[in-house]
Amino acid sequence: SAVKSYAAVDLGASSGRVMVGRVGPDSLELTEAHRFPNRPVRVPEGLRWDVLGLYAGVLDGLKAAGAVDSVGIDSWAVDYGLLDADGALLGNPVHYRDGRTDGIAEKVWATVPAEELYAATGLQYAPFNTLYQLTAARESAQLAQARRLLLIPDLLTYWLTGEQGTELTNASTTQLIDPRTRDWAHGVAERLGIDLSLFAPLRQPGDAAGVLRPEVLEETGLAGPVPVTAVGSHDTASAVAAVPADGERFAYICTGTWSLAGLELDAPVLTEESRAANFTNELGLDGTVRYLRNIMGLWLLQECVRAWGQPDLGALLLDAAKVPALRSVVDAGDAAFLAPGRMPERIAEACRDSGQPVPATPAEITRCILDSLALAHRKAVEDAQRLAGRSADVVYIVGGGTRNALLCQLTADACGLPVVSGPTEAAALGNVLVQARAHGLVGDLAGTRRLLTRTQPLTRYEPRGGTQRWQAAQARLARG
Ligand code: ADP
Ligand code: LRH
Repeated sequence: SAVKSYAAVDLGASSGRVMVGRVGPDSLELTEAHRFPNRPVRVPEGLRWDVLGLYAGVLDGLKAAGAVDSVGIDSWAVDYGLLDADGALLGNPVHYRDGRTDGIAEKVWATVPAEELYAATGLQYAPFNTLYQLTAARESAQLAQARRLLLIPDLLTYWLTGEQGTELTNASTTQLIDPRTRDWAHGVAERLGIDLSLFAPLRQPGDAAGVLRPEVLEETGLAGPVPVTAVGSHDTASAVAAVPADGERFAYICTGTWSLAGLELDAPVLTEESRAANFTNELGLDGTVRYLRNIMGLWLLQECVRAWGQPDLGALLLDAAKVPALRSVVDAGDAAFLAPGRMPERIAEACRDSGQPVPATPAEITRCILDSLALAHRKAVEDAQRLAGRSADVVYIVGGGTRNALLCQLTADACGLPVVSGPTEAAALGNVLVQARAHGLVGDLAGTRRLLTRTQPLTRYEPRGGTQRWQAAQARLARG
């Protein structure tokens, strides 16, 4: 028939899901087949991903999805599994919030200065970039034994199909890719003693990535052949591909565990100012660059909610809406909030240290987090426009944060721009659309975006004025 179905496996840092997208010439429908928690595990050697649990969730999801025309996988960035000479996984993949990269950047910069690293890779400094993780692991027994490194979506693709590759959008988060050539940064790798032959050959979004192995068909009850298609396997690349923009003058914020805020460009910005502002140039679909800043995101709230024993989120947000705005703000871009644990206390301490009123109740702390996120969104949207010399008339919010109406409204207020929010499952939609495109069903990025604006429910938030209050809050943070 003219309508095809695609399974999108989308693994976020807080949950994994298998969604089914049904795509026709003028229709796009997404349903959830299966959702499962993604819970990091702390073992004596550090914080690890339960990758076998995730793979089991993927298999359950494919079974629940039923017959599909293809499967695509995306996940969070930077992390990887190592395989030995037999192709067997060596240990549990290390979580990007693990402390092993503390102090590693300084060692890397002693060999390749931060300025040169940015000029060559365009990647922001984040302690967890794969380049720093590999440097931290340099003396480990595991790395010595490793013959292959597969990024998380590539590892799951390998388990499903038996075929190995390194998908480009996610490879761009390793800090080992040159965003101008969209190929490996050989010089950087060589100087740092990173063996690029550990990586499987690059794959482009849309490339075929094999078919489900017979054992997978048996376990999921699916009838073969079921092709697996490489998508924008970095979840943020897939999410940006599903931003329902209808022009070019837009900014986007992908909200979930992280907030990733910036612009879509056709060339990287590799200036020294851009580096100083910690903007990243990750690779997107169709030769685009995702020029954005990482903001701690709803992680701050997730960690508080965990500390408070999982109270009802809806009720908490209603209470937070009644707390006076902008009493205290923290720097939501600060890597000091990266590690898990003691989040309510850490936020209170940051307010105290910067001489602001100390939020005490869950509602006050939640309000402080949402005001701080909106403020960081404002700063990122502004900085991106200035640094890239481009302007935006509207801000699109996609991802789990679209369910938080207060955050969307505060972001509109802070940016002084209209916010259009939706879709919530943007990464899964972007994943589905790349598969549909590989099968000739939909057109280019502009065409898929038109399909999204026609088919997806979107909500518009108008700015309510008072941007000078946000300016003042920003100034308070800068002084603190
Ligand atoms: P990730 O893909 O990084 O795991 P998601 O995009 O799934 O994250 O977003 C998860 C976040 O969405 C949660 O941390 C939570 O703050 C927010 N969220 C989820 N459901 C709701 C809800 N019903 N109301 C408000 N916020 C919600
Ligand atoms: C969001 C995300 C983000 C990365 C982070 C590690 O899920 O992929 O783009 O910076 O995880």
